[in-house]
Amino acid sequence: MTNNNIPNIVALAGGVGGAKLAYGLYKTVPADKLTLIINTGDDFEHLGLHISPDLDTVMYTLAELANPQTGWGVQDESWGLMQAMRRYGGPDWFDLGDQDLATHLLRTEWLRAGQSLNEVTAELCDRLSIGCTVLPMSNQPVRTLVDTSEGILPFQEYFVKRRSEPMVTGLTFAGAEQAEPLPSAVSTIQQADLIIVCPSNPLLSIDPILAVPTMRALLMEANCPKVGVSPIVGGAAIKGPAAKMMAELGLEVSPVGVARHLRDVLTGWVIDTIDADYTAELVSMGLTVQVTNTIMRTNEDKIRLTKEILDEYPAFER
Ligand code: FO1
Repeated sequence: MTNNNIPNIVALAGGVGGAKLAYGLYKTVPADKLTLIINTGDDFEHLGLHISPDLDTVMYTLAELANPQTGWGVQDESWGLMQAMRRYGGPDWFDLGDQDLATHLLRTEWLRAGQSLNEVTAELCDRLSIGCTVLPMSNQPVRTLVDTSEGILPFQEYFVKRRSEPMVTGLTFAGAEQAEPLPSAVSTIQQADLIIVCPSNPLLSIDPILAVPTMRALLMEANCPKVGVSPIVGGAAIKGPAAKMMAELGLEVSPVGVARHLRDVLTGWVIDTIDADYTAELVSMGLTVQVTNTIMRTNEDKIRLTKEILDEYPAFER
């Protein structure tokens, strides 16, 4: 088979859960056939630095640099910056490791010099020898704001400072209406043979991507299989506040609830064996359903799940 017959795969991803399947894809698919489109709604300015947590989580994961305990940040990290920050009584609610800091410093410097977020991301990926294409969902700023029982909180203040404790009443993706996808994302989606929605938080990681108007339209129009992996397994989120937030927003906390939420950009849905009883309901929604072990603890798990998904969508002549 020539490389031209290998499908072009586009995957949408956000934080730690998304990065796991992104890793599986990266290790399974030829790098020039894989484009990852990453949520930037979590980005923020902190201590004068531009921080892009989801881009960094994916980048570190692909480069085998990620902290295995947290899933975000760099492994074997040192925390001299945070110690010095505490000595000054400076803001210490957001943990910036010393190695991680280099990423934020370079990104901020290059953005200030006039490069786009996409150019900066490509440069960082290149220097970490990441072969596939990693694209921010937009070069324009989109910021997730969380409406809560304590008022409107910028995303990282809700998620990290307030540990996702306040009750969520709504979400806003400020700037999304004016944001546009990268031209390369547009053409790659139009030529995609398979689109994968990684098991990221649907409300915090996938919705901001879909809030970019052209992006949602492109994904809806894409005439290829569009398969997502449920981030809700056995009534709970694998990691993070997805289940709590879904319940607070009145969504059913199940693979069906997530599939319903993302229905217009899906043709297929992968659920865990423990949730097999939802199959009939998902099929009645018009979805192709795959039931398998979706828990990804090890790198082998990530690759196994990826291969199982790709086996259902075999390479086909374009
Ligand atoms: N998450 C935390 O829970 N606490 C932190 O102090 C923290 C710091 C941090 C620094 C850099 C980075 O890239 C990510 C970091 N995260 C931290 C994770 C981040 O808040 C979330 O993973 C995402 O924004 C949600 O996907």
